[in-house]
Amino acid sequence: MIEVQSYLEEIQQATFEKRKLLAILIDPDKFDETKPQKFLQKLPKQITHIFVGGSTVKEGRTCSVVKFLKSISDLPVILFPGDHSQISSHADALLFLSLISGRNPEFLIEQQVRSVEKIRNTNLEIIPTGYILIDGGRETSVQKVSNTIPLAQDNIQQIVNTALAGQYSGKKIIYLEAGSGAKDQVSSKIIKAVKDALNIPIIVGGGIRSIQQLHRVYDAGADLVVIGTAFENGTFQ
Ligand code: 1GP
Repeated sequence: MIEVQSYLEEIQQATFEKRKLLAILIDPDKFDETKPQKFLQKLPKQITHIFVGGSTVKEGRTCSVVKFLKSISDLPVILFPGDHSQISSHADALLFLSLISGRNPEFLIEQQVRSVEKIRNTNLEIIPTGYILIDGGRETSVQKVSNTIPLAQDNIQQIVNTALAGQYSGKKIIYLEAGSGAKDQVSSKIIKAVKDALNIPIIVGGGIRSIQQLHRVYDAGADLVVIGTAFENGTFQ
C-alpha cells in the first residue's frame, strides 16, 4: 500500500489500481453561486475532482468561485488555468500546464514564468502537466486563444511522440484535449496508443457528453476524464 501524500499521488495510486477518476470542469464566468444545492444535486455520483478554469476568465472570478466551491464541497479543487491570471491560492492543486502540442512560446513557458510570483508563497500543489491539443472537429476556444494548431487525430505517431516527449521532460500527467465543446472526442485509438507508450496518468477531455462516451474513453485507457460543457448545460446522460 502506497501512502497517499498528495493530490498527484492520489491520481497515481488510482491509476495504478485502475480506479477511474472523473472531474467536472467549472468555468468561473459561467458559474452561479446563488444555487449551491442545485449544483451539488447535479454532480455525477462518480465525481472525484472539481477542475476550475477556462480559456479566458474575468480577473478575480476564479478566486471567488474556488473559495465558494471549497466552502460547499470536500472534493479536491484543482486549477486548470487558461493563463496566469487564473491562479488562486485557495485551490488545492494546480495543473501546471505546458501546451506541448503547440509551438507558441507564450503557452510553453511565458505564462508559466509569469505565474511564479503568484504560486511560490502558497500551499498549492504543483502538478507538471503536458497539455496536448487534438483536433476535435471544430475550432475551439483553446485553439483560438493559444493560437496553436491542434494535432490531427490520424497522426497518432506524432501524438504519442509528443506525449512521450512530455513524459521524458518530467511531466507527471499528460492531458489529451479535444477542446471544450468538441464535436469529436479524442479517439479510442489515440488514447490506447498513448496509454500503451506512457507510464504516467492520462487525462482526457473535450466533447464527452454521455455515459457511453465516458466508458469508451475509460476503456481505451483514460485514467481521469474531464466533463465541462455537458455538465454545465445539464445534458450529460
Ligand atoms: C475542456 O476538456 C475540457 O478543456 C472539457 O471539455 O467542455 O467539451 O466537456 P467539454
